Amino acid sequence: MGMIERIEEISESAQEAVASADDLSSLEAVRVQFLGRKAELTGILRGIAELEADQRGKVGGLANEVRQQTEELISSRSAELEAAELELSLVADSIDVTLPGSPAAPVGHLHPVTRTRRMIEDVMVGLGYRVVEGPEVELDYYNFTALNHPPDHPARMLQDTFYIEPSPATTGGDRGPRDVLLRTHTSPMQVRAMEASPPPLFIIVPGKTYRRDSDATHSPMFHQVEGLAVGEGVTLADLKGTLLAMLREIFGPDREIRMRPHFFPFTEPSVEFDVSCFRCGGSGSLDGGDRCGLCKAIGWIELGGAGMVDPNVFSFVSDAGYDPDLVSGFAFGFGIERIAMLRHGIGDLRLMFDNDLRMLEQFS
Ligand code: 2NM
Repeated sequence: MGMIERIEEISESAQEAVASADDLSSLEAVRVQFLGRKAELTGILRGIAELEADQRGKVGGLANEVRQQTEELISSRSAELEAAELELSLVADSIDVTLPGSPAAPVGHLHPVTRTRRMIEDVMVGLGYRVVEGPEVELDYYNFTALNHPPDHPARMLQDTFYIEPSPATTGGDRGPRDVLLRTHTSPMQVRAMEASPPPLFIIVPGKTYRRDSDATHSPMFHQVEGLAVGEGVTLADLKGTLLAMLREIFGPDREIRMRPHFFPFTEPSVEFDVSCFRCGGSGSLDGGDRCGLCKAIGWIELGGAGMVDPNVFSFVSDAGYDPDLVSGFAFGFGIERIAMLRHGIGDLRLMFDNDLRMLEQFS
């Protein structure tokens, strides 16, 4: 067989080998076999100089052409295989970002006050109330004046309220030393909410409140939820039904409530409300005959205050559409810590704020 035929044979088998290489490493083996140092074609090219003069041009030309052709075939096959391998690994490693994440191992949990607040919010949202929040640093106007507290009301005294030195930079210099304070209840936001939206209004305001008081049952910072319902024909019976529905969700379906007369500056009439004891069922004694320690054998547990919004309060928001001749409303308020302590049998309010894990970890 002549050199030309042999080179043509090599060319054909190289083409077949390249086409049948189905991954990058077998293609590399093909490259070594046909183009490597020890390959037959390489040997032919190296020996061109020794050929007869009339053979040199033809053989050399063809051998070079086959070598170049084979290189090109290999490099385009290589690109093909690389693309296919990339495609495969993209499919194999693909991530469906729409799947739910695998949740991290739980570390910690919500504070009992947060859990209790959210439970109250859920119940009240279910009754059609909106949850609104407001500033903790308040104006005397919203905390006391618009809530019908006379200028000499005892709650305004320095012993009971934290006053803030007003900064001219934030108040424009037009606030005196007793005009800015830490809110003593969340009611100021109820006034702000009335200013912002006409009746009917159904809101609750949860949040931090501050009073200068500190012992086993009082903390200088504590949490409150206050509710406000204003509309045509809202009555004290609606207040009682609302409190009953709310407290049955929190303390159980068999609970009863009672209201006792009281006084608040912003409501008339005003009441305090109690829930029947969920430990003894209201009887004051436990199954074995022992005296109930939770309600101190009274059968009722004091929870908070409430009443019908005083017409004087509406007069501060009459521009927003609150006319006491057309609408009436009830309001109520209670402490979140107290509800959490009752539900979990926690005896000392200070435990809520000590951040002692031995205590907090019992309420996950
Ligand atoms: C309470 C008890 C009684 C109350 C009143 C108002 C408002 F803004 F309508 F006047 N908000 N909250 C209220 C009434 C709060 O907490 C013990």
